[in-house]
Amino acid sequence: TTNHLRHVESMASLPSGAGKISHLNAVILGEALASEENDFVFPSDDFSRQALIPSPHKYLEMYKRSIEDPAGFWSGIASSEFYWKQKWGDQVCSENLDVRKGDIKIEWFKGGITNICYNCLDRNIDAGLADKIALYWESNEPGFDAHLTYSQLLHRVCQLANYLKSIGVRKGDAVIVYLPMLMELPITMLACARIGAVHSVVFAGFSSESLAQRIVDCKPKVVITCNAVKRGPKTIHLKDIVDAALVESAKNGISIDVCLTYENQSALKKESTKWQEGRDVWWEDVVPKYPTTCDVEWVDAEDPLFLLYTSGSTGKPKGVLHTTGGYMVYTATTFKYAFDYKESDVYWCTADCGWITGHSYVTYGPMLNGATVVVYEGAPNYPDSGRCWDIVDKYKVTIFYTAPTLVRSLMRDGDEASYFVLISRLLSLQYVTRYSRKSLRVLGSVGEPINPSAWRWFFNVVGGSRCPISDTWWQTETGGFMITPLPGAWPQKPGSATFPFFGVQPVIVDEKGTEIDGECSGYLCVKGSWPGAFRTLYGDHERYETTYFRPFPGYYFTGDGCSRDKDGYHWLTGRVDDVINVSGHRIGTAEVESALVSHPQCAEAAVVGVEHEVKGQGIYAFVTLVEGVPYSEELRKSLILTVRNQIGAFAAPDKIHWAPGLPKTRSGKIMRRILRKIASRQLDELGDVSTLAEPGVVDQLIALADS
Ligand code: 6R9
Repeated sequence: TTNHLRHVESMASLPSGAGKISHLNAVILGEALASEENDFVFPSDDFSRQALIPSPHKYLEMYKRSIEDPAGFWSGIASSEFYWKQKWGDQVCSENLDVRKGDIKIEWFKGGITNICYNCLDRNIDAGLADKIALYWESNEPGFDAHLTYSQLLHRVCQLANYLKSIGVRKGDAVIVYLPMLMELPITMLACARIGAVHSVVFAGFSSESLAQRIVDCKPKVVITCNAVKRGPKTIHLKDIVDAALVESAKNGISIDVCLTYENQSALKKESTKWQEGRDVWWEDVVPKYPTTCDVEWVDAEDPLFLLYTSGSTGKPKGVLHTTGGYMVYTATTFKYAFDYKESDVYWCTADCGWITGHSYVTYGPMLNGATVVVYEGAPNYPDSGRCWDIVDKYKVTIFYTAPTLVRSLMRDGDEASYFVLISRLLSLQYVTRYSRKSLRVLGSVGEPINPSAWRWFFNVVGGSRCPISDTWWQTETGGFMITPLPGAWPQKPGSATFPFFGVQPVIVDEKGTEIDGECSGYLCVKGSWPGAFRTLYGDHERYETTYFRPFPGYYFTGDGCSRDKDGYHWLTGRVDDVINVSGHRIGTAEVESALVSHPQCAEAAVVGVEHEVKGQGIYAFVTLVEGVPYSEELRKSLILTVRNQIGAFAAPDKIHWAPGLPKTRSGKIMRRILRKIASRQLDELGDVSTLAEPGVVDQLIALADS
């Protein structure tokens, strides 16, 4: 058995539901409550009694089975809960995860024939959910909304699928989707899946250049977008961004014949939308004309489902490729257990479908379970900070899944004197307590570590001390939850993602790649495969192996640091590579650097992450200018604008630090360790600077720090 199993075995002897949390006003400061024993927060007896996994014993029993017999465990779920046109071959899973033994390969349910759209819609409709609400859509503007039942959703999906077929989209073709959170976004994903096309959703906050880069990489048959979207009071002209991207990709030899554009009437009228005759097509003009039924394209479990680009430690985004069968089984099962899903739940995940969370836990995981899903178009603090709880009350949301950055912005965290913190927290509290929130049952967190004080505020204030928090650790690459609480199963510790999901074997290794046991911290790796794992990086299997499987041979390397405490709980400590996590969005330092140096007056740039009150991490950029160019406020603004234009507004540096020189080793390597210390003003911790080619640059940088 694994180390982890031993930890969990000792966990099983812990009491469950042994303590109750009383509601104290002091909780608004996010401090530990007197009733928390050794930092444990216990689920209530009532919650545990009704939970799918009601105790550590039950978890342990299932976890053990999943590790000792993964093929039996997963094939049992796959065959009893999904529709397969044809069952998989003899092997449930075939894999090589060791670079020393040849090419990395992961296959689950190979030979099995299925369709994930069929499993989301037709299968649930056949099981009696035809008239159940599938999607509630809430517009940016309060008062505007819409909804679709499962059968209405199927009709819309089929119409689009038929249209896509009519313009020649076939199994295996890529489709680029650049849409905000309209119902048309999950509709598009499902329509692609229905006909075996491979969707690649690009977050609608990316710039035209980033979009063009992705178009050039995956060469789609069609681009699907809308004319504009409103976020808070701002109107964003998405179609203009697409137009610019298509000009750019044409320069790189990729021209797109069809740009299907949805008219998002609440944001912009048709008449005001720029149009290219022959290429651009209004969704509303064509899609509704197609039949509301569409035959399913049956695909192999290992046929690609989607590509999603994510940031890595070099400049070029990586096309993470997920396939059909394993991803389907994994997202559905993780959704069900980590949120203790019941048929009567109303589920709202605030993530955008442009990120993996929106793929696995807005669209596929919930829909595979036949859940009712809330999709919200706008900004969480518009028209005010109470909007989220307004939506929770309006739709009687029972499961609310969000990111720590949102929790922190709503609790108005601050590092001022505690008196002011208290006052501002009291003010922000009103935005929460104005609403009932009594429908809430389970809360969830994702994207970055949640600090214990934000955890407690979320738990005590938002959830009224009733709702367990599933702090789900996972990645674009993993497809679904990897380390996550199962609500009701065991006591939680604020800030810990707790234990691995079924079938997942996390290991913590030291620099040499040796597994370390017991209380420890190190690099987080995973042993063995799980059905939701990504299969390759699109067009670059070599990079897949180098990035993820070569650093610690025999394991999948996550890029995260992690520690395990004496009770076996896991604590994620953040990225250990050159990736920064800003408001839960992954950004490669190299991407920001290459955007900065594309500015004609910037000679060199070095970007590091710094702690940020609300965003978790902020972007701090050191820039060296071209010889003779003076640094000015105007130049600072134009550097930031360059990053906004090249990547997107969310990647704009929080701070530009003018650096006449950068600290480099004699071999010319930038010493980021030193830059990180300067950025966070930990000037007494600079460490050894004697190996620098020019040690003087450090003092120079410090002198310029706040200029
Ligand atoms: C799902 C998602 C992945 C990176 C990951 C880690 C961080 C995500 C976390 C968390 C601590 C959690 N991360 N969830 N860190 N606790 N619950 O966010 O995917 O965009 O690929 O980011 O996010 O650093 O490596 P992705």
